Amino acid sequence: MTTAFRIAILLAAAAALTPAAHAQSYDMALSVLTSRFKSSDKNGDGKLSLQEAKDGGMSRVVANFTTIDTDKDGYVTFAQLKAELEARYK
Ligand SMILES: [Ca+2]
Repeated sequence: MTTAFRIAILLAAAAALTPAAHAQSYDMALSVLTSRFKSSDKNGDGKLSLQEAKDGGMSRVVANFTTIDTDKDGYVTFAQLKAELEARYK
């Protein structure tokens, strides 16, 4: 392995850890979450039942449903999902 190649790897690793890259991956995750939430919310009431999350293939939401559903009403809202996403990224 050449020195130049090693430096390139170190720079790439450092870039991946910068706040900008971090924010970008959060923004991407949020945009994916937004579109998946919309497509999974079949009855359009602005919240997901466990069944809607399952049908929508949102396996992370299904696995963590009761944790994300912080008010324990049996549904996860977009705000609850966003809060959970922020807790993971920030
Ligand atoms: Ca719904």
